[in-house]
Amino acid sequence: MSRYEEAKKMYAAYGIDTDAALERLSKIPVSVHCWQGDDVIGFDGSDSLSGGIQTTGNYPGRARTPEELFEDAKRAFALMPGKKRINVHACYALLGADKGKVDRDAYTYKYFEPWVEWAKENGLDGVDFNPTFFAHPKMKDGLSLSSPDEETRQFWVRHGKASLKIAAEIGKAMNSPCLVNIWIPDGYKDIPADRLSPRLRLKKSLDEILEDYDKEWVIPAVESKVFGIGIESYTVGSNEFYQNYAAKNNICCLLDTGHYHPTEVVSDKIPALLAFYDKIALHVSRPVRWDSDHVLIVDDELKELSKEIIRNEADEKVLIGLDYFDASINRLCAWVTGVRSMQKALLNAMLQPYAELKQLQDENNFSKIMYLNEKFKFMPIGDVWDEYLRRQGLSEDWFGEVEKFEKEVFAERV
Ligand code: RNT
Ligand code: ZN
Repeated sequence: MSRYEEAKKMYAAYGIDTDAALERLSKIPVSVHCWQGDDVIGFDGSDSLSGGIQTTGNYPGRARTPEELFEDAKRAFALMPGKKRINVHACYALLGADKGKVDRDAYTYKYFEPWVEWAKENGLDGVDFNPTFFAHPKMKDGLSLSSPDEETRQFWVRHGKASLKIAAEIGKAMNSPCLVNIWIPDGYKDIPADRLSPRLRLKKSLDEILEDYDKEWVIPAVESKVFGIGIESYTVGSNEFYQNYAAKNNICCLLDTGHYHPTEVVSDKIPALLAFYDKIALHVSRPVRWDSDHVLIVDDELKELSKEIIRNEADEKVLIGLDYFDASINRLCAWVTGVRSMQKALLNAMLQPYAELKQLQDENNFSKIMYLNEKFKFMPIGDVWDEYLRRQGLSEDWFGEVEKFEKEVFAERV
């Protein structure tokens, strides 16, 4: 009997169907961020990152051109199992001859068409989009949509509107609704003298941006944050602000796992929001002491977060996107490890005896819950994962590809 057959039997003894789990896992899309490949620099003119976020490290091989990023992403995606989408930021516009002539408030779909083509060529399930409200000269005093300078605020409102239009085209072209996530770095380093006015300005800007958009092909979301580097004292787009905005305006909340206090966990927020929202979006990241955006690994919180999606059957309600950027290791390795970790955690979540655990909770039998949870940690999930990869024509031995690519391609990029 194969290892998988043995494992299948062991799980079946608890009423868990591993074949059904593999089928279910292969259908959950993961939106993979394009920005791991080039340290969040983009193509539209910026040569450094700003806005309270930072990549650290200078491992060789950063993609410096669209061609390089497309090539790297292609190699990375080929090593990722399951259903994937690509998540693109507006700063990844392919401006061609218009570079330097057209600003972010005038971007149109044509600058992103190559991404759609790339997604189709690579068999992806969809493309998601983000307006880029950072790393740009029109950020005034670090502010965008909440700026007291009306010209600045309006520029960024126009960028938001342009992004929703682009997203509608992307959604249609991919025949899959496009998630448009709004994150702004706006905030203050030191204690503000007025906390309300910036939030009212942000509210007004969002109202203006969302005044009109394609409801069929666009899913707008707002992403909150607790603080950023150099923006330690006050963030305009805080959790309470956006959660209320989203609820009142019937749009989506996006929870980034790195955007809360270090002891606060997104796994617990998912069921809280599922009680009210039809859809929730995620930026799954690995915060190490702060919003450090480390590569996802299968840690306890990733497992808990995945359980909240799976045991609540929220596969279609929770839109999973990844958001991490590590410049200190091989970027291909970073991409592939993170995506695989997400899927491993989802698989782990599918291989738990929920019916029994739920009943035990209602009977207040936390002794047996502890016993079962600990037992299941050492069940042969690795054999089920290997079978998943086998069915997708992949394996766990993928690091050779990374080494090969590093030798052949990254080494040339000096
Ligand atoms: C920043 C946010 C935001 C960005 C990306 C690039 O703290 O997490 O989502 O990381 O949009
Ligand atoms: Zn994020």
